[in-house]
Amino acid sequence: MRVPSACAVAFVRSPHAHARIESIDAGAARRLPGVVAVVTADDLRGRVTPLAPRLEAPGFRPTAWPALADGEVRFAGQAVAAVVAETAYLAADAREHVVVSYAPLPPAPAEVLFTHEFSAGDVDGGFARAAVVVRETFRHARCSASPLEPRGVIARVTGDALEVWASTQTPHLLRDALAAHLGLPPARVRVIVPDVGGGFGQKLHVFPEDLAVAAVARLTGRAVKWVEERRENMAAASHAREQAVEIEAAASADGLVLALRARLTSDAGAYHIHPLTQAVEPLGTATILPGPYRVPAYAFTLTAVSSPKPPLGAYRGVGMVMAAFVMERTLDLIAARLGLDPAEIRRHNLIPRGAYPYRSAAGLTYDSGDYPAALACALELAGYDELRREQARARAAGRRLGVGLSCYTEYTGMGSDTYRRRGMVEIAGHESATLALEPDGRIGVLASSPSQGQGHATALAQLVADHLGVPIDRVVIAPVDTASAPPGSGTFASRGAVCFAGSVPVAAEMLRRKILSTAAGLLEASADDLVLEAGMVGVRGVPGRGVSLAQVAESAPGLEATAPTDPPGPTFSGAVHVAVVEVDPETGRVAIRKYVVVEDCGPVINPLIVDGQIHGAVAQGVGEALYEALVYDGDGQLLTATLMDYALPVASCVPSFVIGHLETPSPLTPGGVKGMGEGGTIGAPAAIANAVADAVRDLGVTVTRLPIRPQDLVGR
Ligand code: MCN
Ligand code: SMO
Repeated sequence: MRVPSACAVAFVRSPHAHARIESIDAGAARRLPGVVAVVTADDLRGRVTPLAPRLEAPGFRPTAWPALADGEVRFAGQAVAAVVAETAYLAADAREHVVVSYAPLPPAPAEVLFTHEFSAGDVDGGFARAAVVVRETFRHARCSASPLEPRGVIARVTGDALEVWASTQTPHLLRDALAAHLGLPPARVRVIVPDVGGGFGQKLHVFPEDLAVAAVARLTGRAVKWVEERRENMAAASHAREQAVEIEAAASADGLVLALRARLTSDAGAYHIHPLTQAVEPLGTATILPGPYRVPAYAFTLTAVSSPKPPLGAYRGVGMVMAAFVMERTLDLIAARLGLDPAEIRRHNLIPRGAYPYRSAAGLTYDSGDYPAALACALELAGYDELRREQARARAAGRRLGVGLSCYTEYTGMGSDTYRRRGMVEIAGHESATLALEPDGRIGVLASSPSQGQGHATALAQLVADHLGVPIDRVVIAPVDTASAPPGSGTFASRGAVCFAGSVPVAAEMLRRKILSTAAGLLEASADDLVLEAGMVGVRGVPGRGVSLAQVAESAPGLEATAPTDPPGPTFSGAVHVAVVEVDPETGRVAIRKYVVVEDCGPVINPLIVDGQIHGAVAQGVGEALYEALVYDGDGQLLTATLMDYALPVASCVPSFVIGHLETPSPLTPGGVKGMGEGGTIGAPAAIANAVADAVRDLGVTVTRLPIRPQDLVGR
């Protein structure tokens, strides 16, 4: 995006994981040609308040993350000063001339940022009755969401309004945060979201850089632009996942799970993340850990512990990826102890279709699902029995072939009720859509939540076209602009489809009535006799008599309708994944030979999009399973700060897919639609881990960590 006479912002970032800032000498940088300003915490004092998201729940200890580090840095990469210059190159060069004097400090003592305990059912009794008890500790490395397009913000002051273009998933939330932290009324802040090149959860957060860029625009009076560098994205944007889960599972002799105990510890980073807080990862994991299984008793304790690293935040499948990994590995460990086939133990424990709505051991109400059918379908598509025979032949020939299953359920389409219950007060939880009859007869759509690649323009247009009776190419989706779009929370937690399904039919019906009532005047007919079809209003039973939508718009300009929606969910989607892998006996390299997904998100709005979402999400899951880890040394230095060191999956790592669909409608949502955008990432690491464990089981290796490292998979 180009904004006339915009300057560029570059951030000076801390090289230390923990240090006191003794002084900042920006004199030399300020004197360089083309440098407009160097802004530090001193310049922002009284103008910007730190990000301090709240969680209304016991066990929560707040933090304050300043726009620019104020006196102290708490992770390497934290923004310390903002250099403003005429071009991005000048800003980057001038950044080297800002002299920050740090007094390095020993690592800050770890603090508990959030802790929570839960118990339901007779857990001790379950363990007392158990024929087998499995105990294991599972770990997931730190990961990065790694959107192709890094973060980016442009800000300028126009009159008394602050205008911000941002690569964000949450325009209204960002607007409200900017207003609150800069001390402006929300009506004087406008956030516009152009096309977004991927977000994957990272861009649902509000970051200190967002506040800093906006504050710099107000301080300098100039339009300013910051486009994050890849290294900043790796080192200073939110991270994801890092968590350890100690699990104990009690099972009967025939493999029925009787009780679970879990102790979860997340490595939370230095601050709470806005708006989700550090509850997001461990609470997400803990509450969905029992998965689509009948687990009668469950107890957990969770702790989010601070560390000198960037905060953990959302990343596709947040919390749920770890839950599926832990539960699915645990089931395989129980199966191995009892000599059961992995498919058999799952069949045994899955919630039967007739038991929905089902109250899970963690207290969630699963609205719908048919996992026995999904499992049967996945095994069929994979040719499971033949795979097992092939595996036996391969083993006999010295090849390490493994087959892994995972079944998971995921909460999607959540509204205000869920966020209130979790105490996540920074998230409202509702969305809305406005449909407007344009002067040329097209239908303009203003949705409250943007698309960062999920294909909303297509899916939304499809829904509008179907519900209103206009051709799809007569529907125009506008980018989200808080000045015109109706309010909402944003695109995350796989709630887009459920929200559109809630708002579009209602808004379409309201707009249709307005259109028909105007057309009734033009056609001198009763509105009850009129139909809107193929973009024309006609008189029922009188072919040839009608008016176009452009004529309606000319006669009554500005017809529009807005429908808010607050999803009643969560609504639970899920899938069964089957991964077939081969592990190279010499190198430990894992190759994925076959990949099957049977997905159930209720009625599918757009099959091509849904399959594409599965492909992309599984690709990210492959990365988590086999390659991706942000590694820090003992001094808090990030050792994997480039894409040469942080290994994202590339095309050759990603399998081709066999995808099946099951449509078990939700009783809660209009049309029965459920979300699915994160699912593939949840199921893949679990299935791949089980497949790898299966492939190397004769080596006595248990797979307990993600990513799985080749060096752990070769015999010693
Ligand atoms: N869909 C459908 N039928 C259904 C359910 C969904 O056709 N029954 C379609 C929807 O219309 C939408 C897509 O599938 O186009 C995903 O819908 P949904 O599951 O509702 O998820 P959201 O629209 O809320 O998208 C958010 C979700 C999340 S939380 C992350 S993280 C993620 C993801 O989507 N980030 C993505 N997919 C992504 N895809 C891309 N390309 N880029 C990202 O940043
Ligand atoms: S991690 Mo997705 O934006 O909820």
